[in-house]
Amino acid sequence: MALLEILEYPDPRLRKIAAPVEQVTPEIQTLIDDMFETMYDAPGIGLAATQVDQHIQLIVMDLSEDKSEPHVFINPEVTVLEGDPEKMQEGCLSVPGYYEDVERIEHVLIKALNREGEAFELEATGLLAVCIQHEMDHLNGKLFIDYLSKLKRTRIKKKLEKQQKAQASAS
Ligand code: K1U
Ligand code: ZN
Repeated sequence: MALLEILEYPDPRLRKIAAPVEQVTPEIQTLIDDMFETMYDAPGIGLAATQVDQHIQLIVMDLSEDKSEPHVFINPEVTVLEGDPEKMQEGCLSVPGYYEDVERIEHVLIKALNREGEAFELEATGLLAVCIQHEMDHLNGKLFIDYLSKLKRTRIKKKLEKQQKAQASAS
């Protein structure tokens, strides 16, 4: 397995739209394994293929504390089950160090393919529902900071660009 580089805002590759996976090949399964390793190492609870510069509809997630509940979502589709949006704090491995409240749908139905390419459905509420919506946004080139004010987003962008420049000149 391999650790993959996680793209950081404002990298323009985070804005690419992911294409559907046509077939779950051994190469896709290797990418899934590498994404889990990268997500656990970060550490994080979710990772979209977009974040590792792979522009296909693939998400990995694990909300457990002991890596015991790995979820793979290939070509995910989300349907709203209860419309009332709820605010919850979100973070993002591509926007390191920032946590902000975002409104998301509270109860959703997810339809996707698993690691073996088999179709499944999952009802999600709470953090699972928030995380899947956050990761689906990544596949559509959207980041959680896009829901914030332009002023906040500009501040975050400037701070991250400064950090990235400092890291680049140190290495
Ligand atoms: O998509 C990502 O960048 C991953 C992101 C997922 C997410 C977290 C919270 C709300 C919505 C989506 C993260 O995993 S940020 C890191 C994080 O939340 C965390 C890290 C270690 C332990 C527990 C949580
Ligand atoms: Zn994210």
